[in-house]
Amino acid sequence: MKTNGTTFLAPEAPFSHYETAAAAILPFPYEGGVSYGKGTGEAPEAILQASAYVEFYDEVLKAEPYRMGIATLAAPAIPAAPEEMIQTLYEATRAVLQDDKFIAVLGGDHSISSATFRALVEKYGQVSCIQLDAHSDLRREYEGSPLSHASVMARIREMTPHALQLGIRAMCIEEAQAIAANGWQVCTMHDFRHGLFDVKSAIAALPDPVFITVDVDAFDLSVIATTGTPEPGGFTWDEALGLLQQIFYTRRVAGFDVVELAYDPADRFSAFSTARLVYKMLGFKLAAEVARGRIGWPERPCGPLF
Ligand SMILES: [Mn+2]
Repeated sequence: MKTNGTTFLAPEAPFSHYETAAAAILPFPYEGGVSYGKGTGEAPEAILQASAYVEFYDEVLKAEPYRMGIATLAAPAIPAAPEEMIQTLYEATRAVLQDDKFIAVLGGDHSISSATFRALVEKYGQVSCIQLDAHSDLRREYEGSPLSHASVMARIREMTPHALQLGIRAMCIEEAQAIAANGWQVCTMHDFRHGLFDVKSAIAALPDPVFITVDVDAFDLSVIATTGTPEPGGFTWDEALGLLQQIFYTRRVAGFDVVELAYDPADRFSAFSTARLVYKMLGFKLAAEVARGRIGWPERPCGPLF
């Protein structure tokens, strides 16, 4: 497996060694599916570079999760045609899953997520999906493309009846009608803030394993500002981490992706927040397995987590 020159967190070599790592980060800098702002193609490298300034120690978990081993893979060569791009990411994900690594994909725009999801479905038979996003992404197609980032949850819902969408605050009327007609689980930010949606029960009702897709525009602009299609009124840092912690501790998470960061050299903060988010999520995964008694806090790379 070809590893990346810039490693996530920039740890000492044994902690980013692929063979012994528990988790693998797969950068996938594709931005062919965007509609508005550009720059997601440079995001994975910006996240990796920012991650060198993230503390190894997690003050909430009271541990150094990086010790599980986090390998950073080289980004695959990405074809321009959306169907071929999807196939490339599907195959790259499948290779990582075959090696029993916990996978975290760094996008890239949101159109990539159905590829990762398809590889997980192939491995586990049935997979649930939890999306944190400002947008419902349920358009059957957008600007003529069924593989647009605005259609990714429509593609994922074709592969599973079990999906939960959180933080949503932008959709078109056709999406709203489809949500109502199908009884899809979609928690708008309004309903979240006003306690009108039982998020805890919705998470508890999802069969394992679970894939989490985080579009960084789910966050409030004070947390992550540089994203292609920003919407006001997103999750605070603590709200999102609270939700994610709950998901990781109550469900078996098989992998995740973080998408739609747009690189802007004038904004170091958003890339750093995203790097911190990725490390928090990997830490939650490890901590959940420790809490289940499957493993102790590792001193050195510990192999499969899942
Ligand atoms: Mn979005």
